[in-house]
Amino acid sequence: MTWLTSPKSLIPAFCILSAAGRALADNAPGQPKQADKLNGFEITGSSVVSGQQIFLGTGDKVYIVDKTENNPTQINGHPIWAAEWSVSANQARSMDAVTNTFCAGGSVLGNGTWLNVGGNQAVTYGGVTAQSELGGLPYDDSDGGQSIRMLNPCDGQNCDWVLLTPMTTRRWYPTLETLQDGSIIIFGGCGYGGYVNDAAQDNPTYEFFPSRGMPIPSPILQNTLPVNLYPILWLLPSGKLFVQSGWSTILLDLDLNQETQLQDMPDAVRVYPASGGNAMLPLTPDNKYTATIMFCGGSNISYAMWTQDWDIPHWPASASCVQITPDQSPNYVKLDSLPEGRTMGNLILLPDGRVLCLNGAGIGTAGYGNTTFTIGQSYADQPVLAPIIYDPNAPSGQRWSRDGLSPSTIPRMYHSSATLLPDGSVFVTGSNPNSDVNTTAPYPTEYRIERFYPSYYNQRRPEPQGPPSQLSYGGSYFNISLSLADLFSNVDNIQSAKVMVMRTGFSTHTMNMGMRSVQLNNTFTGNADGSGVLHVSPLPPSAAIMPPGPALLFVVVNGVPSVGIQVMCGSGKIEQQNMVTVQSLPSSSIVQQQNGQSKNSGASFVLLSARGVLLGAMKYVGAVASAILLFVS
Ligand SMILES: *[C@@H]1O[C@H](CO)[C@@H](O)[C@H](O)[C@H]1NC(C)=O
Ligand SMILES: *[C@@H]1O[C@H](CO)[C@@H](O)[C@H](O)[C@H]1NC(C)=O
Ligand SMILES: *[C@@H]1O[C@H](CO)[C@@H](O)[C@H](O)[C@H]1NC(C)=O
Ligand SMILES: *[C@@H]1O[C@H](CO)[C@@H](O)[C@H](O)[C@H]1NC(C)=O
Ligand SMILES: *[C@@H]1O[C@H](CO)[C@@H](O)[C@H](O)[C@H]1NC(C)=O
Ligand SMILES: *[C@@H]1O[C@H](CO)[C@@H](O)[C@H](O)[C@H]1NC(C)=O
Ligand SMILES: [Cu+2]
Repeated sequence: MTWLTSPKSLIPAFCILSAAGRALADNAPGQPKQADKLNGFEITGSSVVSGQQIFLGTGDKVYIVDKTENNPTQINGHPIWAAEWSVSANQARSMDAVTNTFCAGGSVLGNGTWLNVGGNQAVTYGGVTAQSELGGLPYDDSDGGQSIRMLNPCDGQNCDWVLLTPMTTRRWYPTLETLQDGSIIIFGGCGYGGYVNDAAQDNPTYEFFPSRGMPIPSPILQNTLPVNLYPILWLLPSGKLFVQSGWSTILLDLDLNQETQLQDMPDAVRVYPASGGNAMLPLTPDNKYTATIMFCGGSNISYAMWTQDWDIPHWPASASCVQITPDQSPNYVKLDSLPEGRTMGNLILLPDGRVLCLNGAGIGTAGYGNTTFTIGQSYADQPVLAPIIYDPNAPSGQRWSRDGLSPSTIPRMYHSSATLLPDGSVFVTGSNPNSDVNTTAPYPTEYRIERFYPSYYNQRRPEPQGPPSQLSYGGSYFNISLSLADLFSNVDNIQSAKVMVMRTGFSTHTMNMGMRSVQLNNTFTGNADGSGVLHVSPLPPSAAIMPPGPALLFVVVNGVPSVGIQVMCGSGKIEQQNMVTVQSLPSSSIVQQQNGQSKNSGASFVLLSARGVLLGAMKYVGAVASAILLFVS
């Protein structure tokens, strides 16, 4: 499997060409450069199919899945609706997804294979249902309602979607989440689509891949019609599944199929088509790996109102942001609001712990239709072009910042998407509130790819040496070496270094299914020559904190992330994962040269005490270093 190629051989591939295709031979590996568009967007190419669904599949490849429609590129005599994008080469390759992938869900299995699940009937021009569900021109798609499609991402040019045995039931708009054994839960959906769901075609059940038999009924889905499509799912560190649908929130115990009611969602509907952004904030040693899930934007629309004939595109979007820590409290907590209302604003976790919000619109909702009040066919208007960044560690009232950020020039409306890339930039594409390809509509079928370059992008990146390619659950610690330059010429910076393991997830409909960030525990040794070593614990011994499967490992120093390297969490197999006792970490220390004297000339050495004491002291003592330095010479 290509994911497990050694990190060293992969790093240079990210950096051969810049986003604009300029040669970057002058850059050392792991040192991406993009001087022009820092804190802003650069248009880097054409996606060939519109990016309704995207995910990062290898260090270099983004896989793009569209609905069946009249894309100009053809394969096997019909238009394509799937493609592979090479970030380093800025080049697309056509793929053949066979069945209609319209509004499917996706996630990655514990063995690194990706699934794309569900979809719609076969269609012809204008998105109109085709006469035959078995294909036929012009589009030659067949019914995707029960499809399970599988892809093994590849560094070469030779992988494509493969159809597996269909699911038991039809699912249009299902949500997927990877579980502790690397299997996937497939949740909800409907039979034949539409703006919202209805009782006649509802599928208020869940099932698994690999199959565990017939679908299991889900009360929360039954109780939240008509806005129960693409329910928001997160596997929690407790092993329970967080489910948010309509205005309701529950914890689901999968072993007992038992729901526990949590507080109703305040302020706004967050699920499709209100489409608020949502993300699980980083799980860290400081928060004891406790999950907090944040929600931003959406629309305040009652259950009764969705199915009435009303002027959807002019309904104001919500600016409300809330969070919940469901393993600890059933209640939502209000967060700083967005500066403006936003529907379809994606929340993307950055390796430095911040959350980027981009894409979406100020009024209306997701979806499209042929009605008198639409903008073209769009149910949303007033695109919000300006990104904004949330810092969960900033004081309340100051968490959102737009300082220095430039807006995009491209409206990203319904069916847009975004994902983090290994170099720390964010890949943004899609937008297509149209029933078929339409390049002249007010919000056209969008093929342009952009990348957003966060503030750290042009800084010298740490080039950590020694991270393993596989992370166990518990067990022995490992060392990561950082040079003096990696520590920005000050060994003390090792105190704030963090090791982040991130899954970028499957992006569609304002969700990044499976997106997750886990900080590994570490201590450190600062050396007399100014270099240092991080002593790093593997994953915490619970697969519910970071389920098995591929991820990126970043070392972040002073808020500047290294280029992420590919790692496999767990065994690389779909199976019960082995949990091992965590080996204790060596104490933290920094050996410093004094007054420029060399280590060998009898200089004083300074040792810092264990990290726990240090961090505890830092909270209370301003002049921490001098307060706890221990002079030994
Ligand atoms: C991962 O597991 C699935 C389900 O058993 C299987 O179909 C797929 O081939 C496996 N992938 C790899 C890379 O082994
Ligand atoms: C909606 O309108 C478009 C453009 O006029 C047309 O091609 C399409 O068939 C219509 N779709 C439906 C589902 O009626
Ligand atoms: C949401 O709308 C209802 C009326 O349908 C209103 O009573 C409520 O105050 C609104 N909530 C917010 C946060 O605007
Ligand atoms: C992190 O490691 C330190 C030092 O070994 C230890 O005291 C602490 O309990 C660990 N934290 C977690 C959350 O495991
Ligand atoms: C594209 O959208 C425009 C504006 O809604 C509409 O007039 C036109 O008919 C559409 N073109 C196609 C090919 O559907
Ligand atoms: C980690 O590095 C320290 C020195 O900083 C060394 O003593 C230890 O043996 C190393 N451990 C491993 C597992 O490599
Ligand atoms: Cu959709």
